[in-house]
Amino acid sequence: MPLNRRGLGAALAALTATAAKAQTPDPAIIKPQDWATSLGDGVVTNPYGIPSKYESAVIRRDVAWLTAAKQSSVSFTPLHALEGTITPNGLCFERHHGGIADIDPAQHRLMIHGMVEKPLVLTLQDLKRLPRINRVYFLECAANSGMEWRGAQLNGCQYTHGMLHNVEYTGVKLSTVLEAAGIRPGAKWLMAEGADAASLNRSIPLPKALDDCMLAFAMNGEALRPEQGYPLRLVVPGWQGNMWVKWLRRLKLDDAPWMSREETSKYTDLLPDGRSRRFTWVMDAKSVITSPSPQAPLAGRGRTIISGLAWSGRGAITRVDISLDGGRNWQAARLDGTTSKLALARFYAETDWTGQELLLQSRAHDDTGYTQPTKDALRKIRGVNSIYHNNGIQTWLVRPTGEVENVEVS
Ligand SMILES: Nc1nc2c(c(=O)[nH]1)N[C@H]1C(S)=C(S)[C@@H](COP(=O)(O)O)O[C@H]1N2
Ligand SMILES: [Mo]
Repeated sequence: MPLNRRGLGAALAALTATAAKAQTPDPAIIKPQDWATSLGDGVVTNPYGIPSKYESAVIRRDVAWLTAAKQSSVSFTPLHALEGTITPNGLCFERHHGGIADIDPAQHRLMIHGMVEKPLVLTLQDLKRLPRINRVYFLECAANSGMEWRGAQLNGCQYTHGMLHNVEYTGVKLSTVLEAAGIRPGAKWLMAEGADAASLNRSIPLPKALDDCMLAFAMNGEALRPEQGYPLRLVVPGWQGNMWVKWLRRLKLDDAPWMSREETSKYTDLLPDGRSRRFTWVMDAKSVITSPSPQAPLAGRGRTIISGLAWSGRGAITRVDISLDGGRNWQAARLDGTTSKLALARFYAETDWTGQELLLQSRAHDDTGYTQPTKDALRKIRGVNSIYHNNGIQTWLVRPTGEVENVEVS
């Protein structure tokens, strides 16, 4: 079954054939509909707009057995139901260790201290007087796909890959603020701390902090959502989500890392020989087919759009391959638009599905020459005791009925 081989002409011919088959007049055309014969709701019916009621299934969801307490849990982005690359604000997955802090922006302060010439305490108004930038970046939790280390578990890309969002951030460069405070010679690390009940904190090497990190106060054009760290969050492009401190209140410079909970007992990767990898910051290249997928089965045979997302914490996506037979044969998918560094890329493959069983896979390549590995290749090196950094190739079994299941091939 070749991808992308038959052009638009064939697809349109198939559509015309379906239409011509209709014997009886279509009531959807000849019957006057309610929405066309009476006035609709007026403006400002919803002062803050919400999606159509027919889209009510497109929501963040959590997994009962992963949720001991809602305040220290995760909800997942419904990737299977989204188009394009930008995640709508209301659908961004959430990961909190101590619940959502409810912060009055007028009372919020950002303190910068430690190895600086001039310690600073900034209000949001102070930050908003500094030069601003807008950048689109993906954020992936290092634990995304973490439940799949020992085999296929969760039936849906919302659950296997949905600790992922891609947002346009507005804010100031972290370097602007650090340079204003004056970095003292010998300072090598930055500690970022949240104002939430978890006081979540992480150590970040200074070169990264000065390279592309941002202090963001807006996402997709509006103020950050409380769930995403209102009124201020750290943006650490390409690096694991845990470092993107939400409700950011403190930055401290020092000459050594802090070895906090989130970089010692958590967010380290246990290897087969009992040692642990630590400071595994970068998110390696990864991809997933979002449709078809378990929550987005195929409606029927014929023209079918296979679509998905690819990303890399090292740079830009350069190519995505698709396999229909569990990785034996690969064909290049069509990357849509120009792919930008450290942001999600959307890929497509148009094909004609004849109803045969498929083992669908996607494989991402980035501009450093890195290729997304198979899960078996990852396990060979990393063992099966890991939680974090599972960027292995995902397999979806498409049954002749169009239903889709999370499986593994070896
Ligand atoms: N202050 C604070 N920052 C935090 C967290 C937190 O619990 N508290 N969770 C971290 C984790 S583990 C992840 S994956 C991301 C999740 O960001 P999101 O909720 O916008 O998806 O935020 C990070 N920043
Ligand atoms: Mo995370």
